[in-house]
This record gives sequence, C-alpha cells and structure tokens, in this order.
Amino acid sequence: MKIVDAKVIVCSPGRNFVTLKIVTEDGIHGLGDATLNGRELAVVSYLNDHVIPLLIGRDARRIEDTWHYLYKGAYWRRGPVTMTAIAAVDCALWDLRGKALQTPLYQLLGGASRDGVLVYGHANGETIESTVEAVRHYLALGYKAVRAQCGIPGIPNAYGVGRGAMSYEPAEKVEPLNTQWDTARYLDLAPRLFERLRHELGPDPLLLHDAHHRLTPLEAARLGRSLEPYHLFWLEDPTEAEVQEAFRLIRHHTTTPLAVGEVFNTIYDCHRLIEEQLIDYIRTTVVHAGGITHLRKIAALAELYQVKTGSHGATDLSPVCMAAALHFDLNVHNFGIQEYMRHSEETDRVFPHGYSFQDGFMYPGDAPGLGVDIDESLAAQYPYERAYLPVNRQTDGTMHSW
Ligand code: CS2
Ligand code: MG
Repeated sequence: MKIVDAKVIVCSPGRNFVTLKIVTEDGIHGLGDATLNGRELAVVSYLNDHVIPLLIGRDARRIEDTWHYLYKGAYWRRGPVTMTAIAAVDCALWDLRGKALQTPLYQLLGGASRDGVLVYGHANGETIESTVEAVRHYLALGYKAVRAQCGIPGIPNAYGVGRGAMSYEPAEKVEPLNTQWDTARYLDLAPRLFERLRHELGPDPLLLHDAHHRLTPLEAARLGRSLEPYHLFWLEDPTEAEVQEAFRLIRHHTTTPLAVGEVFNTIYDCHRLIEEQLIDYIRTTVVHAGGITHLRKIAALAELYQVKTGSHGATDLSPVCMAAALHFDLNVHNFGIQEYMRHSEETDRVFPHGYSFQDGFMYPGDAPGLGVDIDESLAAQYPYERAYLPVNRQTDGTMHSW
C-alpha cells in the first residue's frame, strides 16, 4: 500500500481550512485536517516543503512508524506547526487504513465503548438575560451540556462571546481585532451569570465555562470557588498553562472541575497536570496534538489518573478533525465530553460527512475510515484569505492573554 501522491488543499468556505490528502497505489485516498487558526500557511509550507517529499513511496500501513519518523526524524520536536503537520499525516493514514479494510475508524481503535458521544454547544449573550435565552435555545435543540459565555458591561467584543446565534468565528480577515479585558468586572459577573442559570434552569443541564487563560492562579482560584454552588461540569483554561505547577494553587482552593489543553500539542505539555491530578479533563485534540496516534497516548496516561478527555471542537477545526475526534471519543474508555460548534452550511458542503447529532449526542457513522470527504472543485471556489485571532489588552493598554 505505497503512497503515490499527497497534496495540501487550502480553502476558505467562511473561514480557512487546510486539508492533507494522501493517495495510495490502490487509488484510495485519506484525509487529515492541518488547520492552525491564524497561522495556516506555516503548516502548508511544512507539509509541502518538508513532509510530502518524505511520504512518497512509504507504506501507508506503517502508521506508528511514520509518526516517529516525522517526530524524531526532524530533530526539532514539538510545537503547534510541527505537531499539526504530523497530525494531518497520521489522521490521513488512519483514514486510509479504515478505507482499505472497509471498517469505520472506531472499530480499528478497539470498538465502541459507548453508544453515543456527549457533546456541548456554545451559548453566548451580550447580557445575562440573553445568555440565559441562548442556553435555553441549546437545551431546546436537545443538548444536555452547554457552555455559557456572557459579555462584560463596558467591554466591547470580549473574546469568546459570539456575535452570531449558533456559532462564532474567532478569526478576523486582514488584521487582528483589538479587544479589551477587565478582570475585576469579569470576576464580579461570572458567578452572577451561573447563579441565574441555575435558578432559571434547575440542577440538570450540564453547564460549562471558558475563562480563556485570562486569570492569574489566585484569581482563577477565587473564580472556581465562587462558582462552586452552581456545580459546573467544568471551568476551562482558568489561567495560562505554560507553567503546569500553577494549577496546584487553583486546585488547592476549589472543587470546581478544571479542563485544560486545547493549545497543547504533546503529552509533555500536560503530563504533570495529569499525574498530579491537577485537572479533571484534558482538552487536547486530534489536529493540534499529533493526530490519533499521539492523542491515544495522552488519553491512556490520563486514564491512569482518572482524568477524562474533553477534546477541543471549535469551528476552526475542520469537519475532518471533527470526524476523527468522534471516532476517538466513541472508543476511548475515559471519554468525558466533546466540544461541538456547528460549522457553517458552506463548510459542510465542502466537507460532506457521515457524522450526525441527535438529542445531545453525536455519532461518527459507519462509513469506512473517517467518513468524511472533501469536494475539491467546490473548495477551489473559496480561496484562502489571511485571518488573525483577536489580540486582547487590559483597559490601560497592556497586552493580555485572551
Ligand atoms: C475556544 C476556541 O472552543 C474553545 O474552547 O477556546 O474558540 C478557541 O479560542 C479557538 O479555537 C482558537 O482558534
Ligand atoms: Mg477554549
């Protein structure tokens, strides 16, 4: 099963996506998502200039060996660009393997550990009232779990608060949007939002919240403690996660469950968080953490320490990644939840797929491999447009994490 061709497809059906397509001598093709939001072309170059020449002639069945060949063979290890490129190759090889054996990916991984994949949607509002309404809307659609984000009075365009009803797009075309941040106002508002949500919706809905790395460990500890009466499913990214030890302080002060890891790209970014049981959910996902091969190793480590998975699934991860994530989620024993932001209709048309949503759960479907394809002629109608994530500054102008 020799690889005879590989190419990178860049398209922008509403937002940018990078897709790797690998073709074998039998004429089968496999797909991998290679999208790194706001830095897309760096991964395109990494694949085109450095990785694809190494793939031609290799046996597509050697998935594990190819992973190590690309990771160790480069000498320069880790980092989002490298690991996204490796993930795309890895994912495409798993897709190919499933197609060659005529079996859905989850069956290759060990079969289904559950009947469906619990997902959470994103409810956003400018005010507490409109956020409550947005959560209600998701519950009416059948979601069991909803992330709630609310605008902060006097802070226009706070990051992570969507401006559309069902989806939000963090990247801006041409140049970064400047956004503002005020921690004091946020720490005052967040517990009031969740108090209101519990009061209006009762104890059953699973409620999540994302702090987008914006707090110091002490502020995060205070937030976690103030949210305890409202029993969150998780509080995500409470502080910057480069220093894993910082979570000791947060953990010491609050029983609010913590989720971290959408920006991590290897097991080395999170092994201490997992081994010291400083978090409850690890958010690494297929596209940014080295593909299915590496994500399974992170999950296996997490399983030892009763840490569950909660993979990132924002709209900047393409339907190819979404499909891969759902196969992984259906199989992995210590699955917790999967993020699911709906893609736009134009994106769904470019990437026809077999996965589906029903009553708060998702299903990867039983098509061979990932069960997702790319319509290349349609993709060609949406050329790449440079886009950036917003930058965030405190009210005095100092740069801040978003
Ligand atoms: C967010 C993402 O989904 C999440 O939890 O943190 O929207 C994230 O900001 C984007 O995926 C960045 O590209
Ligand atoms: Mg997040």
